[in-house]
Amino acid sequence: MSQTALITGITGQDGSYLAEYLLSLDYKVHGIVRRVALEEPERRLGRIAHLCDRIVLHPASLESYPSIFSIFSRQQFDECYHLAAQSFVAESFADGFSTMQANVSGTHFMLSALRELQPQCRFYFAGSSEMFGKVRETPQRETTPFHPRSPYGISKVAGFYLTMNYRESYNMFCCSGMLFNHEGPRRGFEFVTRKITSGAARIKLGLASEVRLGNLDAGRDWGHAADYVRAMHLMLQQPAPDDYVVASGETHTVREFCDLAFAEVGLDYRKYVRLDPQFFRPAEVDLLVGDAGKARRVLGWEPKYTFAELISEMVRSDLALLDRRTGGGPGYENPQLSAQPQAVGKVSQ
Ligand code: NDP
Ligand code: GDR
Repeated sequence: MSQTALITGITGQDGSYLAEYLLSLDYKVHGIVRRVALEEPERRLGRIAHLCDRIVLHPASLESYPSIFSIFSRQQFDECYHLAAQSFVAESFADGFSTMQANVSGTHFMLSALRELQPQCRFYFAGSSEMFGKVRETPQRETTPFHPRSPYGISKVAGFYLTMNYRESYNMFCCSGMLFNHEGPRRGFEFVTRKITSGAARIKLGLASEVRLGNLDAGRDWGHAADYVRAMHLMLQQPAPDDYVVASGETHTVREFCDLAFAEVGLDYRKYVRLDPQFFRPAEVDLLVGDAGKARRVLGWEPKYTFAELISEMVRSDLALLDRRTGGGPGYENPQLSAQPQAVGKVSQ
């Protein structure tokens, strides 16, 4: 019998890849979106426009417990993937309070409503390598102590412990993924990878002359989102709930990312990348590299993309997108997006 899953943050990068993946496994897929997204579907549902006729969308907000409770009181789910969050680290320095509200209280609302109404539903929490922050050991694994360096990192540590506490206190099937950076053509434009690939594409097409960046020496462990959502699903298929690091095991600097991305369009990044103090952070996470040994061993998870393939796909996608849209502008790799507004699909009120 087919399973029913709920995805919070379904309009985001990971939510869209996960929805696609679960549909391919014959799941019935439901998603939580903000009400405003239903009012402006062509702008706010871009990443899932091609899926809208196959999923059910529920308007709700992470700020509102009643809106979340109401969904669980109307529809039964086998699995819940809690991906919605204020996910941009730099923004969490600008407004730490709303980041805490959405990421900590929002996660607590989800867990509390599930405990009340559907304690059998399996729960996934989107934890992050930002929890390791100022790292205490390298590579980072499940047992590495946390030392978050931003309000965002702190909010994810709180969410991680809330998830663990519901598992231990109420015997619920709750897992956290400790996922390292993962990217792809659907990545938001504010994150450094997409900023670089879209910048390189714009420069190549004569639409821009430079990209302004902050710390080029930061090291990250970058993978592809399509690979990482498979790990989320695998965690909820195990006999017992647990937490897993998901990472490529390689680290590269922002500078190396620039080098490969510009090389993809035949340019030398040193001629186009400018340092701009506004993009440096008050406290930086200098170097991350994960040990996904447990995920490989227990879940049988293996990534398919290499670092070079990830960058190449992102640059080529940005070039194609800009080719379709004179003057460029936000959009995602889905070719349908540049056409007419999409149908919203089934909406549960
Ligand atoms: P995105 O920023 O692309 O997506 C975030 C999603 O959360 C969007 O759907 C957004 O909706 C939704 N959201 C944000 N605030 C609220 C709110 N107040 N109420 C309802 N929905 C809200 O993030 P990713 O897809 O990249 O990441 C998914 C999750 O994984 C996040 O929790 C992130 O912190 C975590 N993570 C991501 C990693 C990565 O490298 N991508 C690595 C480790 C963890 P809307 O479209 O309306 O804004
Ligand atoms: P991160 O991703 O903070 O790791 O969080 P981001 O792409 O924003 O930054 C990565 C590194 O690049 C440096 N950097 C810049 N970053 C941005 N955004 N813009 C710039 O101009 C710039 N110049 C240099 C940053 O200082 C940083 O060191 C992502 C998010 O997806 C989180 O939600 C997730 O939890 C973690 O990855 C794992």
